[in-house]
Amino acid sequence: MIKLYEHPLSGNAYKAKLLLHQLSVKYEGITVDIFAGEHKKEEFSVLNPNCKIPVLLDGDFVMWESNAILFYLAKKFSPNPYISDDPKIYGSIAQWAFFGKTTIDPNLALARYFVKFLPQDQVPAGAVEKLHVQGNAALAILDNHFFQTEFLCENYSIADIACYPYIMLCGEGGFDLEQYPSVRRWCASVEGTENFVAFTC
Ligand SMILES: N[C@@H](CCC(=O)N[C@@H](CS)C(=O)NCC(=O)O)C(=O)O
Repeated sequence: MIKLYEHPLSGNAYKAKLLLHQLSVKYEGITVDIFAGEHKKEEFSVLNPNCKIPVLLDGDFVMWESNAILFYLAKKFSPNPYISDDPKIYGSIAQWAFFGKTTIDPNLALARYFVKFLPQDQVPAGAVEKLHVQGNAALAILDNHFFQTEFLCENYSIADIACYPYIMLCGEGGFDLEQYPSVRRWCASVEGTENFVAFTC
């Protein structure tokens, strides 16, 4: 059985969990207590030398990096509606998944970490404000995109799963989604997809 090393507060682990649910794949979830430093122990670094969750174990095959895990699962359990063999649709899915990893998560997820988890005297001066400027620029791009289309690509896909968690959680990092009505409408569309499972913590 597939194993997913995760934590209930991790948006990156939630991506894998959401896709596994939507694919109706049974898996074993293993909580790694990142707040107690379990991910830095040797037994975990053997799985992921970068010492981060999520990690997916499929037999003796190990995968880390949340968006790569989405591509792996979508390919392994194809055909399914969440990925496409069409080169243009596949390319667009990859484009938005990379945009998520390079432009959404580094700003929205890091702002959440600084605001919600890190002791405030350890947050570098001006860091949250800078993340808000960069993150709001990303949200404006998405709001414009969702004004024209329901999902990131032609249909709901792993691109939406890759981008959804830290957008849905961005209020915890001090962002205000009220400014982005099309992004909020997209969140509702994602939450209305088949077998959707909510982020709970
Ligand atoms: N690029 C990685 C980022 C993973 C990541 O930052 N995971 C966080 C939890 S959401 C973590 O393990 N943090 C512990 C740490 O960095 O010490 C991915 O997408 O999987």
